[in-house]
Amino acid sequence: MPEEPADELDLRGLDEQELVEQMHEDLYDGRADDIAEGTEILLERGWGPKRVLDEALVEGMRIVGIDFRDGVLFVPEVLLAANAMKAGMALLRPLLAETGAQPIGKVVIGTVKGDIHDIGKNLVAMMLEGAGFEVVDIGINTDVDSYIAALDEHRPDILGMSALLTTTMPYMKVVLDTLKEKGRRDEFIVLVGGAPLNEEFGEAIGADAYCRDAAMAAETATRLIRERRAVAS
Ligand code: B1M
Repeated sequence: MPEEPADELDLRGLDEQELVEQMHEDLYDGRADDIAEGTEILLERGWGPKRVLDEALVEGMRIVGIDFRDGVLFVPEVLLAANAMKAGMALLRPLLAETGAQPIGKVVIGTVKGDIHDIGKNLVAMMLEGAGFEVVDIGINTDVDSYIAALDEHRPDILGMSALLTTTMPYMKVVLDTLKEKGRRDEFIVLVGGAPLNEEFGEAIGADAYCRDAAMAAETATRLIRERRAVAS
């Protein structure tokens, strides 16, 4: 018997493990509607939003990343996968934000110039919102003038920068050096993140912290803002 096509599968008929595996496949195939439905089903079955995010969506995207790296998938397919991931994230966003406390500070966040990856940044923004921050997301491909303009306009406590390419991560230093030249570096806590970065890089460019993932970004932002306020008071 030929296998039933995925779009005719009754997702509700699957057990949790089968559903998560199916969602990895649906993400791989860029099926946004199925990802949205799978996300809803897992939530209905009592999964927390963070678990759905980590086990169904982020893990699925990790698999996509491996095949992208190995030349099995190409940009159009990965864009569809990214789109499907966003369909799931849209449902999780309000739930992740709900778990947070009172607003404790403001963050301006953007992906650096030359880089259009935004899934990780969006996740970080969501988790920060969930931790009680007001977040101003200034998008992708952000040049230094746009960062400075956003800092002037929104006067945040924290600047967050994301980069996913080894070729774009050095641009973070351009932004930090410009802030230093203007004598404004100490006005902001600067957090950086993205898959190719590490702690040494964060230190070398003069950021306050490198954050390995979205949860760490929320934790670090909360800790550093409290420390800064404790010193100021
Ligand atoms: Co791109 N891409 N891509 N891509 N892409 C990578 C990054 C790559 C590693 C794939 C690979 O080869 N395995 C590779 C980079 C290699 C390198 O530089 N060493 C790569 C490449 C080469 C490219 C192009 C150059 C491909 C081409 O055109 N030939 C091109 C570049 C375009 C450009 O930006 N100028 C390109 C394009 C694309 C798409 C447009 C197709 C799409 C992006 C769609 C979108 O974002 N809207 C895409 C995708 C989806 C990926 C992969 C597959 C997945 C990235 C992702 O979303 N991960 C990626 C492979 C991979 O990383 N495994 C790849 C899921 C996300 C949740 O994780 O973004 O790491 P991540 O974010 C994490 C942490 O890093 C951290 O928290 C997040 C959540 O936990 N974090 C922060 C991120 N930002 C932070 C900021 C913070 C704190 C923490 O601030 C406070």
